[in-house]
Amino acid sequence: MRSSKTVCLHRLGKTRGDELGAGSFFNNKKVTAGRIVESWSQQTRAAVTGRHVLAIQDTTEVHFATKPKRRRGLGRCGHGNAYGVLAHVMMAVDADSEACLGLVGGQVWNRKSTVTSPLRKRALADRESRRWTETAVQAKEVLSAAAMVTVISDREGDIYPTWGRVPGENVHVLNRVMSDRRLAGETDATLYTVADSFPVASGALIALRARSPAHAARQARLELRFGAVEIARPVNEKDRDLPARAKLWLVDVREVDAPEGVEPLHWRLLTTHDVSDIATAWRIVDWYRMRWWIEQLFRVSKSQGLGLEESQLGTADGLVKLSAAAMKAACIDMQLVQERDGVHGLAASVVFTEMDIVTITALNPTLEGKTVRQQNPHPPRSLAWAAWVIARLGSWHCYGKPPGPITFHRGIEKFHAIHEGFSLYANLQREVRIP
Ligand SMILES: [Mn+2]
Repeated sequence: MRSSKTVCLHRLGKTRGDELGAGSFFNNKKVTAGRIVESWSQQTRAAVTGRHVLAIQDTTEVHFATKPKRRRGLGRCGHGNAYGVLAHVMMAVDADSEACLGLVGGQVWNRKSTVTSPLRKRALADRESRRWTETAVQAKEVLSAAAMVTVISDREGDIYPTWGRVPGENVHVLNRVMSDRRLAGETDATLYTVADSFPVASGALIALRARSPAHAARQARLELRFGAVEIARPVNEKDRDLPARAKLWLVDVREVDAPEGVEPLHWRLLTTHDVSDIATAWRIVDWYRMRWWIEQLFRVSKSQGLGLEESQLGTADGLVKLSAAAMKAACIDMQLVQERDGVHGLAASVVFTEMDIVTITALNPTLEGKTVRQQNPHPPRSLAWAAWVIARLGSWHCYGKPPGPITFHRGIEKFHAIHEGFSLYANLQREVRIP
């Protein structure tokens, strides 16, 4: 799928036979979503070595077209008016350079329960919210070579178990606050009232990236407040093994003088990082801002890239696996575009396997031309060097505009066809010994 950009099976397969082949791959009982998700982090483990990694997690709903008589076995999404699967994804981004280092883990599932009694719904919500803590705890192993990890989630991820279970040696948490909280000790103050009482420490003008047609890019004038807080375990928290209180830092950043008709930005960020000065507080805001990358990943997997939601695959089980594969493909797309000039100095192994790199090495001289501009300018085995080869395969001519996602897509498609043939030939040479 990585090689053919679109996940629509009609287009994925060049012939009817291929189409059935791709369908039977995702419908094969031996191919499980769990195994696909496990394979997400294959290259990430090594890529994070020695870095401060932002482990950014979020959930997206992947909607598929259904009819009353053909729900494809899909559960309800959204406000119950859509059908599809849910994908929870954690991705690794370098905190200092903002380089995308790959996927870390997550879950992709189909909501089977259609029972709507409030009690069941609540149980389901509880079950589903565990993904935030579970994904973060599992990430520790994949990210064990990182110098430091900061797990980042939006409001949805601000559940008390996260504060109790996730932080550890070199593992921090940074979450946007979901709702007001009780503070520990004898106090009437809450998280919100205490934030309001902090003095304004700093102000700034920052550029906000466009999030959607409704949220265009704009300059925002911000006020920053921060201070230490101690939150209390919620009275209704079922897990009484969780610590009764958690010492955290609260960074409050709010937009003042927002343009008419625009909802002013207001982030209340809770973190285990020590925030003892203004520079650190701004850094926290900046790290939270890098959550943009996971939103971009979801956009690339869907309408702005792979077109995942147009898939015609007939079963929910197949669509769950397809969605799991699409997340990885979208991530690779983003990584190639981001590193085409080698700004981050990443190694090719951040995306490609050793076998892939053997093929890329063999291809490189065949794609170089006579002039200086037609030579691969990047150090061998760097990701930029690999991206140069992929772009050339995608018919990029070394002049003019730098290669974009479409070119990389075409290149990757061609690369995999060549790689497959090359591997077959290598295997044949190894296996067929003529006496
Ligand atoms: Mn979210």
